Amino acid sequence: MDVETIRARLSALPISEIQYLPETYSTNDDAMAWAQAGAPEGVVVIADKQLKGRGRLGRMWVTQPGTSLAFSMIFRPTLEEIEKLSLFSPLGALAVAVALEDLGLSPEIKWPNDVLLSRKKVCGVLAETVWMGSHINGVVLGIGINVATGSVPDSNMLLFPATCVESELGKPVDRLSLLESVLRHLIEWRKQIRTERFIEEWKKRLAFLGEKVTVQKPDGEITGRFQDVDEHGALVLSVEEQYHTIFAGDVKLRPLEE
Ligand code: BT5
Repeated sequence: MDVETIRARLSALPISEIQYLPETYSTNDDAMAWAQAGAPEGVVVIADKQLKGRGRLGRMWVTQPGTSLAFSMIFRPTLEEIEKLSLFSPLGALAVAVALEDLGLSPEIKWPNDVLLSRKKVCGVLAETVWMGSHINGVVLGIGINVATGSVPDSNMLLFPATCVESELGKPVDRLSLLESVLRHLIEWRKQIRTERFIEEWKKRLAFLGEKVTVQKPDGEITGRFQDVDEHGALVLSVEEQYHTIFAGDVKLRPLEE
């Protein structure tokens, strides 16, 4: 990858600026700093290797050079979008899922922010809020995708089984074509982020919906039926005829082992 090739391949998309880094700590950190310094909507930071890729809740994300995709995009949400800011993480997952479907794959979304192929994690999404004093003035959406075989970390580093796009597809995948496709779907679906259709399309790809699951929260576990998601993307769990609404960001979801 080099910046000229990336710019040429993404030239048809409404992206305001592209930064390519062969190596960085975290593209989300870079994009957050750039957003705080006033970068406009549509800036994208792409790296070939991350030294300190981040997941949620202080967890790590592994990005191997030459085989993974790691990038972050800056959004400047409208006031109406700020009311539903929690939908930016689903936006990332939906864009990746649709891009994988375009390749002929059948991805699922593991609530709220993972994309799975054959029930193994192929992509993680990290949405972070940019604050200006006490006001929200941006979202940085970071996406990591395992593309080729070397991108999949050792299983002892993982909380959940992982895979990569090429293993599932059985043939090579061009990283820049996949990047272009994800960004295109991201930009298109963002226009619909407040619509019912957006939630429906996200929901229809959710893994474990209707199944019995255990949700792990920092304050303990809760088991019930994954009943639904609400208009903010929160998970609705039914436990003994009572509904519990669980918000994104502080939970993990696993199928119940039985
Ligand atoms: C995520 O967090 O899945 C969000 C990952 C977001 C990564 C992107 S890359 C570009 C941008 N820059 C960043 O620094 N981050 C974003 P979470 O749901 O917390 O999952 C983290 C867990 O995923 C880890 O604890 C590992 O178990 C597992 N994991 C780490 N690297 C992986 C990989 N390459 N493939 C599959 N699973 C992985």
